[in-house]
Amino acid sequence: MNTVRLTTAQALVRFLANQYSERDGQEQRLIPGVWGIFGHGNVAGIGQALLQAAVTQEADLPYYLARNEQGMVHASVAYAKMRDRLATFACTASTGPGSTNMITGAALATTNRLPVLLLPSDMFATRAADPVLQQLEDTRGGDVTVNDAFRAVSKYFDRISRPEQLIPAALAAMRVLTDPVETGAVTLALPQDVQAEAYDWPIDFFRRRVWHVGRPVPEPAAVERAARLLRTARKPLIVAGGGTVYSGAETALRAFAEATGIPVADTHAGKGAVPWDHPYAVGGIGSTGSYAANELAREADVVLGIGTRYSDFTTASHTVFGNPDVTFVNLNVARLDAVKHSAEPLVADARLGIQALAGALTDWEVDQAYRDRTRQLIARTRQIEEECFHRGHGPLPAQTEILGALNDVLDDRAVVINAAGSMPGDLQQLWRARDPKAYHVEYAYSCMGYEVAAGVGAKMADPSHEVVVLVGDGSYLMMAQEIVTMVSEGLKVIIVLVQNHGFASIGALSESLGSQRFGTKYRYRDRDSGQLDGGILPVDLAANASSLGADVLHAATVEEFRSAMEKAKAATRTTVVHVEADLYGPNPPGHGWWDVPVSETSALDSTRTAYETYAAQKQSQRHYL
Ligand SMILES: Cc1ncc(C[n+]2csc(CCOP(=O)(O)OP(=O)(O)O)c2C)c(N)n1
Ligand SMILES: [Mg+2]
Repeated sequence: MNTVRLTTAQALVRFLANQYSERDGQEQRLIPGVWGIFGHGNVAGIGQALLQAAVTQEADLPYYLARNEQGMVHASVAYAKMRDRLATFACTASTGPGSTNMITGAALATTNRLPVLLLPSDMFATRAADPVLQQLEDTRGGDVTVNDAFRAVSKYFDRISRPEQLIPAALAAMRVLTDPVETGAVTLALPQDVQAEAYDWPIDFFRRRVWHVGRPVPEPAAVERAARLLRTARKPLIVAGGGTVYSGAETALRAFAEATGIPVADTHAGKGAVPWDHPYAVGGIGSTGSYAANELAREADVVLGIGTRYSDFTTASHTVFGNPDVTFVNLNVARLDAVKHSAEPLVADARLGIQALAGALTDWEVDQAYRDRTRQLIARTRQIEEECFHRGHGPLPAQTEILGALNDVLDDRAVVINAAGSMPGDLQQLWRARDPKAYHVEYAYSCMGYEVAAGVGAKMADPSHEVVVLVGDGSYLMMAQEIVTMVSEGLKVIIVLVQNHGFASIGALSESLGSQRFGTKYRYRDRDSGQLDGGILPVDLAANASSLGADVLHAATVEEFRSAMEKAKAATRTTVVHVEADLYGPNPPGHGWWDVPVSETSALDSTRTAYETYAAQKQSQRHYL
């Protein structure tokens, strides 16, 4: 057998450089590079291997330096989202805190069903000098390390305690990363001594491998059952989720909606699958859904869910589908999602599934009255949007006005990124996405701190898009440091930083739940009240962004914001547009509910009143059986 003597880390680098994904005849590098922050554990293992690869060019695996390990996972995940899960990065971290910093990113990846390869460094396999720096000694057993925490958030986990274990583990890792059903965070924990240990590797381990990403074909009998149910519908509704976009099913979905007249609502991950101004696009559905989508959902007799996991925001915590006789057809590549809500499951790739349904329903469409109803609801929704965009609110603008201006100034291919705060809700109602990549809102894990780091990955995935990170002051304060990475990599990203001195989102939620916005404002602690309700803090986030190397523009009004955005578009460097918005909204009108429990007993009037409202609203929650 032909072998080559390499360390485990050198072997892993060479292996990763030879992995490709393929779908629809298009091949691309599955792992085009490695993010890393070095410390003991990886500096001389993976670090040496990456250096050797760069110097000798034995393996093409570029290295990128992040500023926080969580940030590099977010960047990789954003890259994968832009690439429809066909490519992602590996992330190497040092032992202990460097590695556990990646756990939040791992959970985000797995929740969103987006691939990322994590390479936390682990304790010595030999345990010769235990406990080493950054080692948590576990009294339960010598083989437990902090990296076991990754098991809970990874779709595949292995610890490489001997070099040759890498062979089956690396192959399994690629299998999971490229499987649309299984994909998520994949973790290979690498003890620091094993990374540096040499082994005679069979050279076939390093051959070029192409991982074919399948399009599972729908079962004919399942198509027939689904079509039979859809034919009974008088008021059907499509809910398009992320699977629609990842499968590249936009054209098929549009054609299907036009042929059948079924209106299409979207989830955060599915927005952009149909352009916002398509005659059958009714906008976001659920807790923060649009008027049109939620009205149609209330009446719908058959719901066709496509590539959706039906999170509580999509179902408005099981209240948005109000028809007592509603039934579901779920087209999903994952059986987990296909059977949700006692649906008629159609387990298949979204694009192939839609095409099969279209073929089975060529002679069927909704009646004219329903098409008219959809049109009327869309017209009313447009009026609501325009009211939000042109409130003339003052002295500080309402966030919805800023989003209105942003809709106007950005071109169709611009990608807006967001994850947490009040913006996801506003965007779901108000964002006018035309391109399937235009709406990059991570609303499965809704992780504060995703935004800036994701901007790095999204821009790397496709520099031809203008990438616009929308970030609240809270999210910015959690993780802005990847601005430095943007600057060092020469990535031009626009960051719209909305300063409202606190949590508009959780503040409004708290108030509606009777908790009086407690702990949701960034304020001085007041001497008299003892609470955080003193004056506004002398915090200058624009100066902070500037100190990290970004260019900064200030906007105090919506008009100034428009012109700052024009300048930012023309810029070639990372540019932060700092704009202040009113912490108190006004938000877009709510058309849906979200189940957040209120204290059943309380000494506070506000909580008691909120509990009464909560108990009443809870009545409309149901199982779909
Ligand atoms: C990591 C993390 N911690 C806490 C939360 C809960 N949370 C959701 S939104 C929010 C406040 C966001 O503040 P900001 O970014 O300023 O946005 P705003 O609500 O003001 O629009 C918090 C604390 C979260 N989503 N993620
Ligand atoms: Mg805020």
